[in-house]
Amino acid sequence: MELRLETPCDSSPCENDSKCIVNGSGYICTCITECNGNDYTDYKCDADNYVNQTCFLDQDVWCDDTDWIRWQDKTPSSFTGPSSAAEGSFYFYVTSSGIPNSSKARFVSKPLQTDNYTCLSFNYHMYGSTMGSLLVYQDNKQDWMKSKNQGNKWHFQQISILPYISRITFEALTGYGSESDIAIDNITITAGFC
Ligand SMILES: [Ca+2]
Ligand SMILES: [Ca+2]
Repeated sequence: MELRLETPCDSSPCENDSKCIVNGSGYICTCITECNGNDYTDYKCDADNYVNQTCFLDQDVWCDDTDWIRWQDKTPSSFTGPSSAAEGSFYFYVTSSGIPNSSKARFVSKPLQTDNYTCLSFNYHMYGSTMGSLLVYQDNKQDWMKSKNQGNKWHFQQISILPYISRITFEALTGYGSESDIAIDNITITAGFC
């Protein structure tokens, strides 16, 4: 009799030639090379469906000072933050209200499995006179940073992710006053160079 351990990938849940990789008690689908369709379904993070655990980003609970907040409509502070989401109804934001200046909130990706360039796309909103910084890391290396007031609007950003990078981190660094709400929304990773 063959003894066989069952894994979440045994039911072949991944479509369009994407590869199933066991991740804890669940799985992630990854598109290694040029497959079609919704291969990167699990490399999507929108605050609208975060409760369904389809987000590839997790709150850092060890190495930072505060958390990203899932929110809709205006943020509670005046003269900072978006008034609505970039896509859908919900977005994530970090507030400086009630916490020390220069506090960090990190969103860390689940392990990525890529052997080629991929493209990270996201919307960010950084409105406020005491705005801090938003940084993106590829593994432990800082790759992108935006600081200061970027106006009361959503911006679109794309960053090419190097092959074999296993971890993407978004880090918000709050400013020196209450007008430094930093928001992100609609985060995806797709195949190919940006
Ligand atoms: Ca945190
Ligand atoms: Ca959204």
